[in-house]
Amino acid sequence: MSVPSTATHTVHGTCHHDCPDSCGWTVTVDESGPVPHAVQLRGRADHPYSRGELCPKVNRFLDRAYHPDRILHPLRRVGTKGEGRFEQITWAEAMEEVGRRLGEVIATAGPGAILPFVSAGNQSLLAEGFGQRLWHLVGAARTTGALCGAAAGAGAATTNGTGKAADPLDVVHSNLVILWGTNTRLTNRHYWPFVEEARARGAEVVVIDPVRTLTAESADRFLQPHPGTDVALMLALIHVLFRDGLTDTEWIDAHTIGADDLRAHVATCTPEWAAGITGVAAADIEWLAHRYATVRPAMIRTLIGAEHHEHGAMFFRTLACLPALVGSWRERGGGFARSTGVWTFEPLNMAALTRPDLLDGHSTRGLPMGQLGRVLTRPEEFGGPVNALVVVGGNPLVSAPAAGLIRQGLAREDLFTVVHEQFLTDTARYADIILPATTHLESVDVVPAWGHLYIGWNEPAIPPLGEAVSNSELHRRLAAALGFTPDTDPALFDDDLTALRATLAGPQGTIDLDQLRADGFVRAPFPDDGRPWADGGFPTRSGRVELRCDLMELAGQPVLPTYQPPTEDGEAARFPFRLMSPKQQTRFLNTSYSGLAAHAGREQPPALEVAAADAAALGLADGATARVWNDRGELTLPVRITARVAPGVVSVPWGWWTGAYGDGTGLGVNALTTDASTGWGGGVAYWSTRVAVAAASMRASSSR
Ligand SMILES: Nc1nc2c(c(=O)[nH]1)N[C@H]1C(S)=C(S)[C@@H](COP(=O)(O)OP(=O)(O)OC[C@H]3O[C@@H](n4cnc5c(=O)[nH]c(N)nc54)[C@H](O)[C@@H]3O)O[C@H]1N2
Ligand SMILES: Nc1nc2c(c(=O)[nH]1)N[C@H]1C(S)=C(S)[C@@H](COP(=O)(O)OP(=O)(O)OC[C@H]3O[C@@H](n4cnc5c(=O)[nH]c(N)nc54)[C@H](O)[C@@H]3O)O[C@H]1N2
Ligand code: SF4
Ligand SMILES: [Mo]
Repeated sequence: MSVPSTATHTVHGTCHHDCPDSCGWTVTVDESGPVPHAVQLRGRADHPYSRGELCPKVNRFLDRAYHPDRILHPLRRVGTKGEGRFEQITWAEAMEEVGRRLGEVIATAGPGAILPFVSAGNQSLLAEGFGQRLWHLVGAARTTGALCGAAAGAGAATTNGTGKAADPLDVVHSNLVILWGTNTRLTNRHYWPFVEEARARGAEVVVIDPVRTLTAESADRFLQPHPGTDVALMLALIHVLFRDGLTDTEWIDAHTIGADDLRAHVATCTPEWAAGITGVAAADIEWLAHRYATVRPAMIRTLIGAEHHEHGAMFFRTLACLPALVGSWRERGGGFARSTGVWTFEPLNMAALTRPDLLDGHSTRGLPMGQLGRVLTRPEEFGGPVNALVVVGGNPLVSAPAAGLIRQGLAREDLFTVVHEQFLTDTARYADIILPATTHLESVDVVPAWGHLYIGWNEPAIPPLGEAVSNSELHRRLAAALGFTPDTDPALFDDDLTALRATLAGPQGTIDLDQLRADGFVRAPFPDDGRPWADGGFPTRSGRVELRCDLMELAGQPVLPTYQPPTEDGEAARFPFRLMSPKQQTRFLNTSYSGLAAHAGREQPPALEVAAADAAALGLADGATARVWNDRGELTLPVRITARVAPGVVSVPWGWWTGAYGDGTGLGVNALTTDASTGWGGGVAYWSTRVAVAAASMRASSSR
């Protein structure tokens, strides 16, 4: 696409994807035609974090926005659910039908039988928050927990009283960088230059991951624990820290509780003990403990991946103990860094956006986001049925676990499903009504980044294409369809800038909307010296780091960090392999882009990654076809023999639409994954899943 030299202007925005980078972008718009047309999208050169670069996904964002497959008009299903046949209708017809059907559900089963399912498609304030006003007033059910992030935050908060942590960019001050359960170079690519900056000054980079990822390949040292065993590794580190007098006694005495209990608790957690559980050599554990205590400042960087286990919250709870034990919060470039969302939310008034006051004191029905399939198919487990599902910014048939159950639920004739989407996703194919969604080129919003501290403005570059509407406009229209009016319930009809202005008036002072709009970003408040807890002050009950947390007893959890194997390991005889299903494609962002040939066609199609020793034992050659199955489902995939996974672990990439996964169940890898939750925090234990593997020809002999 060439950029015309005349009649263009540029507009600044911020990427909306569920990605820690929240890059700044600049769009060039050609005004010479009848409608403004975006002709170029590039990284915004003066963005302090992304510094002018985007990524292989969003570099082609204009092709996505203008793609001929975009849904640009309301659609009504004419085929069977899942078949994908729809007819175009008017917005008036769509709103009449949606209003009537939701009204019937409210009249017959109550508002708690409506489930709004808002996921990660657009992580902006209006896109995620404004619609809650309507659902609060209606009294609809709400999702609890999350597919992403909830368990990590809750785990860290158990120890520190908050999910807040260090400013990730302070890694440039670190001399030891431990990338623990995060695939930086793929998932957080604009962070890598900051890691390299530390490295150029002499910092050592350690990666801890059960998969030899792109990031692991770039590390100075790589430790490869068995999936879900890191807590044992951490307990052994703690053992060595105490045993060898490497702890910071002064800081521990002043700012923690439970150190003596923890010391006694880890007395038997020797490196040899942990080696037996994790597969990491005892010598490597000794090495890491000594490096961690003596190379200062040392930053642990983690994101989300490690939460996707049955004991995923425990991972973050235990990890948060490590910096406290060596006094690492004393130093800029120390402590640990994870999602920053909670910091950046502090300058914002989220209640002004989502208006929980509209509940008027009523409590609503909470339904676990990670158990959508069960919620839709086993009403008796959840206090009654869900009769209407409103999906906004999500593709749960591909992204939520136990997909077979979800498909069964979505296929229910008595379920009324509305999907607000840009594309005909696997989930949208099950909708009764599809409503067209704008892209971020077409809507105003504010993006509260979660990988750094810069809150970004998004100025729309072009008017909405076709009849697409933003998430906020969707909810204004739904409000009208349900009979609310601006006179009786003005909050439901606030315009975008009014709602944003109210949200920007946070407890730490007001962010001036016009200034933010002019500048494009503003840094959220953070201690100037980069040391949030150098002198303690943790927001726990005790005001200290809770190495022992007595509140955990109420949750039926151990009060001290404890290693527990996942329940599904009990099935190891039938299902010998642990199944990983991580993000793996540089051209995909979750399940977005995998429906576009320009992206999917340039990635390696999904395969079952198997270690050479396992492949040999199973009689599987590279490129052979294998079945992988458990009680939840089955896939048939080509085999890729790889050194990325250790024996006992197999891996299938996630993110592809269901059609890409061979001829198995017609579902993606989440056909196999468990919907068990994460101990606490309401996350999903995707990677506590076990499977059996056999050559495809073995189908008859070893059926499930
Ligand atoms: N290209 C691309 N970038 C993305 C995304 C994408 O789909 N594509 N998705 C975005 C989203 S939604 C998110 S949440 C972030 C996630 O960002 P990350 O958390 O960095 O990514 P994940 O791949 O989910 O998990 C990170 C790593 O954790 C490892 N892991 C899994 N289990 C364990 C364990 O038990 N112990 C240890 N030590 N490691 C473990 C996985 O093997 C993986 O390599 O990425 C974002 N960025
Ligand atoms: N096996 C396995 N499963 C996983 C993961 C994994 O690593 N492995 N990762 C998990 C994680 S970390 C996450 S975050 C979830 C993500 O799960 P989802 O949130 O379901 O994933 P996305 O693909 O981001 O879905 C976003 C959809 O929103 C649409 N969209 C984009 N912008 C807008 C908008 O402005 N409005 C509306 N209405 N729609 C919009 C896109 O077209 C896309 O179809 O998946 C989880 N599932
Ligand atoms: S998807 Fe992530 S890396 Fe790509 S432009 Fe958006 S924020 Fe940046
Ligand atoms: Mo995520």
